[in-house]
Parts: sequence; C-alpha cells; structure tokens
Amino acid sequence: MDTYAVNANPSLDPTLEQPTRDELLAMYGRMVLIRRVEERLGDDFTAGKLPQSVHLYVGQEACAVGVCARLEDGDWVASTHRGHGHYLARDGDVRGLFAEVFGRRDGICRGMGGSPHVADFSKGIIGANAVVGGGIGIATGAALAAQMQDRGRVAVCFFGDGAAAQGWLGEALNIAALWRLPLVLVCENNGFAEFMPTATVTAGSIASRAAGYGVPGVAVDGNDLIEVWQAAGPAVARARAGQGPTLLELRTYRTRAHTESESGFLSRPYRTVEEVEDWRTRDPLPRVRDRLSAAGVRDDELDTIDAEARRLAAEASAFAETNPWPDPSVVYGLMFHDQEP
Ligand SMILES: Cc1ncc(C[n+]2csc(CCOP(=O)(O)OP(=O)(O)O)c2C)c(N)n1
Repeated sequence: MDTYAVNANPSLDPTLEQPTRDELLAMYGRMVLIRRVEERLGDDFTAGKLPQSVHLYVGQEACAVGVCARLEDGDWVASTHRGHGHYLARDGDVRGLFAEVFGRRDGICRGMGGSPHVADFSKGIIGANAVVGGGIGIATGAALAAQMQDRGRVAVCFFGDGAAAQGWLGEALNIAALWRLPLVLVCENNGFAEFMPTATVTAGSIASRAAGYGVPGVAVDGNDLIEVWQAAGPAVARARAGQGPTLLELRTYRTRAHTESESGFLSRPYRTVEEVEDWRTRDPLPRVRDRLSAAGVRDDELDTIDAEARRLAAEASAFAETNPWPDPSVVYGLMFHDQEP
C-alpha cells in the first residue's frame, strides 16, 4: 500500500519512534560529511583533476543516512553510479573514496573502479553499479546468501526511479516475497532518469507496485531524514526477523547535474532554474539542523561539525591528488583469481 500523504509531516507524529538527540546529531554529521565531500569532488572535477565525470549525491543525503543508520555491521548494501553517499553513510573511508575517484593506488578499489563503482566489502558495500538497476539482482542474491547463512544479516539495495523501470525490480520483488528474503529495496526517486523527468517515463507510483507481490510498499519524503529513518526501521526489522522484503520509495530531488560534465554536451535545459531553486528550499540539511537547534544543540557545535567535514574533504582531496597511479600489472590479478595471462 502506498502510504505517502502529500503535505503531511508524519515525522513529527509523537506516536512514531523518534531518534535520540545523539542519534540525530550523528546522522547530521554524516549528512554534512557527504555534502562537503560531494561539493569538493564537484570542484575537483571542474578543476580538471578527475579522470572522469562524477554523479553527485547533493540533496539526497537523508536517504542514505536515514536507511544506513538502521543497519548493523555485517549487513550488505548494493549501490548505484551515484554511490559516494551510500559509502560514506556506511562509515566509509574518506581518503580511500577520494583516491578511488581520482583513480589512484590507495583507492578503495585500488583506483580500478572509479566513481561509479565504489565497493568496499569491509563496510558491507558489495558494489556500486553503473549498470542501471544492476544492484537489484546483486542485493537479492546477497539476501539469499544472508538467509542461507542464517546470521541475521540484511541486504539493502539503493536504486533510482530510472532503475525501477528495469524488469529486475519485478523479478526481485517476486522471488524475495516468495522466499521471504531479508531484502530492503530502496528507490530514491530524485525526479529524473538522466535528463528525463520521472513523470514522463514512470507510470503510477513506484511504492504501490509492491502490493501486487504482497510486499509492503511505503513512500515517504526522502528529504526528511526522520521520515526516512522511521520508514527504514520497520523495513530492516522485518527483513531481519525473516518476514521478507519491503519496498521504500524515498521522494527526493537531484539539485546538481545528472553528471558534472553534462553542461559540455547538453544542447538544451531539461528543467527550469525555478524548479531547482524551489527544491533547494527543501534541502534536507537545514531541516535536520533546525531540529537539532530546537533540541538545544548550539550553533557553534553545529558549525564545528561543518568545518570538520570541509577539512576532511579538503585533506582527502589533497591526499588523492598526490597519491601514485596504480601499477597496471595488478589488473589481471584483480580480474582473475590466482591467474596471470
Ligand atoms: C542498463 C543501463 N541503461 C542505461 C544506462 C545509462 N544511464 C546512466 S545513468 C541513467 C539514469 C539512471 O536514472 P536513475 O536510476 O533514476 O538514477 P539517478 O541517476 O537519477 O540517480 C541512465 C539511463 C546505464 N548506465 N545502464
């Protein structure tokens, strides 16, 4: 059932679970870090420092952070070409991320994956994926592995509204429902698939598709951290309890380009400046900051969190810039187990 109610503010409902002040502060810190890292990478791309374009996560931070805050060590996350935020939400290594995006030796994939392929098994990130929707099958397989291992693990798949149009979503919902797999499917509906507005290519509501498979489907405001956290909690708990999958649709908005290089090849705009500005007024970060202020957290404490995130991003960028290129001879060893051609 699609439980989304436009203009409602269910996160304030006192009957719903609320994060503690410390939990909220920790999640805010993670969101700020993602924002500052992404802005820094955007600047690095503009300065010509990156070997390829990047798909930034600015504006969607509440989605990754609200869901990942509900996970435990050992849970698995499959991500997308827009995956830096998912990695950082899982306590990813900032230097290792920058080095990877810069294509350098000490990157989390030894510089061989690059921006759209960040993976780090030590953080449960089983792969970001430039094949749109590819993570859905991978996460479903991971959920089957989790069920067979019987250690209470959960698999989460982040994917976009464009990926929801792939047949994999139906296949995953079908088999995960039948086999009660510990899977949480998280669609970040950010309004666009590349340069196509979602409404022009996506019929109906994504969350309501779950009902056809007997799976709970919940749509919430993806720019409201607490709503995301409130929706993710029961979904993860349900998966962990062996009750099967849930489909979450997080309604958010991509305020930056689809890919930072797009101004170099697009011949006409695909959205208005006013639309983007309107969504900027719904930026998820100030919304959490306001909550924290109301809870008595001082402005200088919040400013310190921001300054530290900027410092970490700048330091990691400088590290990556001077990190050596990978040795090409490692390529075959990474592609073929115990085998050199
Ligand atoms: C299978 C496949 N088809 C097409 C593409 C080209 N492509 C790259 S990103 C993208 C849009 C994806 O949209 P969405 O899933 O909504 O994610 P978003 O970029 O909005 O985060 C497309 C079509 C691709 N990488 N893989």
